[in-house]
Amino acid sequence: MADSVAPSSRIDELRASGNLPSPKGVALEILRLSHTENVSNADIVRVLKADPALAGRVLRAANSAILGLRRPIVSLGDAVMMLGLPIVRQLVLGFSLVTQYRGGSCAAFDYQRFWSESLVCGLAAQLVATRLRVAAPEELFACGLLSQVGRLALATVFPVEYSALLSQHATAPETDLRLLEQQSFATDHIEVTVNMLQDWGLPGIFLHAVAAHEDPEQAQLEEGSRLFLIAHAMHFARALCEVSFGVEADRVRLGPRAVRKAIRIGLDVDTINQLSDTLAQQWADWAPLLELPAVDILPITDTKEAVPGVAPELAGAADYPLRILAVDDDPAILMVLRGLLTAAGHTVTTVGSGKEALEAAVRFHPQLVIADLNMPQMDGIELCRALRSSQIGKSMHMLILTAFEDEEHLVQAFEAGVDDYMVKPLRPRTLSARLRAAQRLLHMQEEHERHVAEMRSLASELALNNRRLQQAAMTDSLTGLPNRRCAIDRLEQEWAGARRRGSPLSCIVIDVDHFKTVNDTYGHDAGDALLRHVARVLRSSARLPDAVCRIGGEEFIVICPDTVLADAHKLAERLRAAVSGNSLKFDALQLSCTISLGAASADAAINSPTDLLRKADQAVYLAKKDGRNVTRLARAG
Ligand code: GH3
Ligand code: MG
Ligand code: MG
Repeated sequence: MADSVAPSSRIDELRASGNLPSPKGVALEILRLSHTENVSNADIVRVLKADPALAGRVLRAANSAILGLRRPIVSLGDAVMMLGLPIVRQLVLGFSLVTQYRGGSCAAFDYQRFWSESLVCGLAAQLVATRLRVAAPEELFACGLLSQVGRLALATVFPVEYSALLSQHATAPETDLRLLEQQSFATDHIEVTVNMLQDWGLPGIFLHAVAAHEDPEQAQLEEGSRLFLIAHAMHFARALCEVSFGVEADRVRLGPRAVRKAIRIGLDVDTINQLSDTLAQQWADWAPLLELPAVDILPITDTKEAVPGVAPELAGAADYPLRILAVDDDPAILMVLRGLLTAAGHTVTTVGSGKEALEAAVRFHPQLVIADLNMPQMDGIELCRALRSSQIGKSMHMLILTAFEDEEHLVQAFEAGVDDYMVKPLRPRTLSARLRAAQRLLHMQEEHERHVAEMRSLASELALNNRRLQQAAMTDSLTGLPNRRCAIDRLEQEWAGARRRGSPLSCIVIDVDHFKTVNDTYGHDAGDALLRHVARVLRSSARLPDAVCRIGGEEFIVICPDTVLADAHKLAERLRAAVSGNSLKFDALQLSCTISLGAASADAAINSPTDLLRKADQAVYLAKKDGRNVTRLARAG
């Protein structure tokens, strides 16, 4: 296979140039030794000891993957025995190249950065191998370390041309580097890498994995096969590498992407987090060992707290950030959703079941619910029905995630009230498009609701103002009692009611005695205060159903429903006694007054409310005539 990835003549030309990176010294000797027959571990150890730095690195590699499972390996002999000759050879090769090619004449090629990234790839691939058990961890370490060695080769063989090409690529990073390389050199860094690894005797499966690792989906490897897992593990290692060295804005975008890649090879979220933490620690150990700059690399977990609005995949989402509830029984999907949505500036709550979703809906009041269709106990459709039957759930936008594409499921989902659906696997661009549609709708809905609420508030303000105006029109401003207009209305209502029920109705007209004298003696303010005082005394002395109103300057009326004349008389006397018996303290003065009262009852001779009022008025006149401070009853007939 490796022969087919590059025209051998082209690679032969590169080989013939004699400039391809190759190990020297002790490493070269070990490579040579490993091809001779009957070579013993002791021979290898003896040669290795001649380069203590290299020996130390091999020892460290032998210890790095055991992760505390065994006692540490302290002797080089044990390390070589444990690792086996092929792996020792690969490690020696990698380490030798790192030290020999720290710098070079290709100006745009960052040699340090190249090796830092290669080391992270090696460490990450090794960590994944430990989890998946698809290869010896140290073997994947070496493989990861060398997986891009073709770039170093191109930089070494064509320093000037490759530098120009890299500068060109830097201005348009989205263009395919391999395509540019093919145009300039009739080969590319992956072809060169695979051929070099083949020359160095790496097993075929690693050559295939390296050939596919930049775009393993496109290679269409057999799902779940060892090759599939190794290629995807290396792909994930590269994604982790991008996150590790990315600037913050990139990390936010790349973090979720790396997580998706890990999920593809069956790693769960906890494992991914642990792995990424371990990677950061191992890098800190390894970087000084290979004399690489000790920059800190950050674990993937740090990208979860995303900066709003910086993920190009969901760009524009932050214009109208949503409260989103994501429901899925698969924590990996939730992690991806959380990563993508948070990065786009939305506020996200995630739960693992339909039941929790209902509780969260009440608490969190999401605008958008993204729910998995297929969940145990309460599935997405049942969740949707439950939400739609509640008041708060009616206006939520429901997006169903489904692995099914068949019509039956979709019809069922829409009948239950979902607004939209998306078929798994989750594709960020599709999710972004769906979100934009949801945002548009929710935005319009919110605008509409705000408009309706504004209208409602305007209408209620108007109604309140009208009520206030009405009240003001019916109220006497000096005393707060109902005014003359209100008194006439009320008298008419009571008149009609009494007629309907056949019940009695009386009214008492009251006029303050010699009130002019009060004004003349103490001033108008004192007169006002005394009028307010009389109003209070009348209101508090009358019964609850009686309406006490001010109908003129110093004139009042008390309308008494269900009251015969004899009882109106008693009430009038009580009112008279209360007014004359209650004086008012006004400044230094003690003001008092008396009232004259005339009471009348509706009887056969009285035909209208006006008649009734006139009769009561006439009775007041009698009271005045009889010396004031008395009650007189209207004569019957
Ligand atoms: P009588 O016993 O015959 O009823 O004598 P009177 O002085 O009460 O009767 P008259 O109708 O001559 O005078 C009523 C006075 O009430 C005249 C007016 O100045 C006074 N008055 C009417 N409205 C108000 C008011 O709102 N405030 C004050 N301070 N005085 C008022
Ligand atoms: Mg009067
Ligand atoms: Mg008067």
